[in-house]
Amino acid sequence: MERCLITGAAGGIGTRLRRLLRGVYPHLRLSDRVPPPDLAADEEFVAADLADAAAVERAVAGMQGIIHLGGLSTECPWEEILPANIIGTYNLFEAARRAGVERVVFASSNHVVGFYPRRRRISAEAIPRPDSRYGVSKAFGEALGAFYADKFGLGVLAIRIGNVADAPVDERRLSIWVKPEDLVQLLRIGLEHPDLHFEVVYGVSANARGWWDNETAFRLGYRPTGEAENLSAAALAAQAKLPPDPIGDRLQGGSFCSLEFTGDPERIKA
Ligand code: 15L
Repeated sequence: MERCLITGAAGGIGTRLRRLLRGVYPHLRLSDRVPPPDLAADEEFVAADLADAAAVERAVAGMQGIIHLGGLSTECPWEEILPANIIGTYNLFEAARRAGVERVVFASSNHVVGFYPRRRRISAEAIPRPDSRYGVSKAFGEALGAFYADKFGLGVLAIRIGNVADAPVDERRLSIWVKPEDLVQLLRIGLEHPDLHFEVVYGVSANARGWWDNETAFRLGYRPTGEAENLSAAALAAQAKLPPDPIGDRLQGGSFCSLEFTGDPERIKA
């Protein structure tokens, strides 16, 4: 794997990853709508709005692997999710197919399964229970990944990312925190594992309070080094200052679940 593209390279995760991936792949191309403010002279940048299929094709041309971080990364109105995360992700996979790309790593999200209760341990086989339009768009991206793998032979890894940060920032994040270096391990598995067709894994470190069974990732060689519990004091202190959230506090997606909620909490079953 020599020629890789990172979409969403100017975003929060993209900025971290492009530093951690520097030197790993000889030709790392960056793409986003606008260049990262700290773009270095030796970094290649191709501007592309994901909703613009021709621009996405230009960004993808000549690449062997893609880390697709682009699009909206939180809940937004449907009118914004549609072009960025639905049409944009379709454009990305379609451009990858046409350009003969070998691997796509899709940045999915824990919000695909946000409506599972926290006391339930789920695997990557869990059917989607999205907690937001954003989560629905990520479930769509996972489905596209499976489709492009089965129909066209693209190798695809979808990573249901928890929360990428230097440290967990509240109680929920003690379960879903992922150390940036652990996420890099997963991305590299997605791009380099010799035998990958389509898999879904959780982007989470080795957290004692974790609620996901990440067996698929371990089978592919993932060996996380982060452990949120070592950083729990600050996270629990921050949690103590937050108001209670009767809906979000018992569900994996947290506040994404309580936002706009008018459902019946009793019917969200374990
Ligand atoms: C995500 O998917 C978001 O991109 C990120 O901003 C966080 O909200 C994260 O999930 C989370 O659940 O903490």
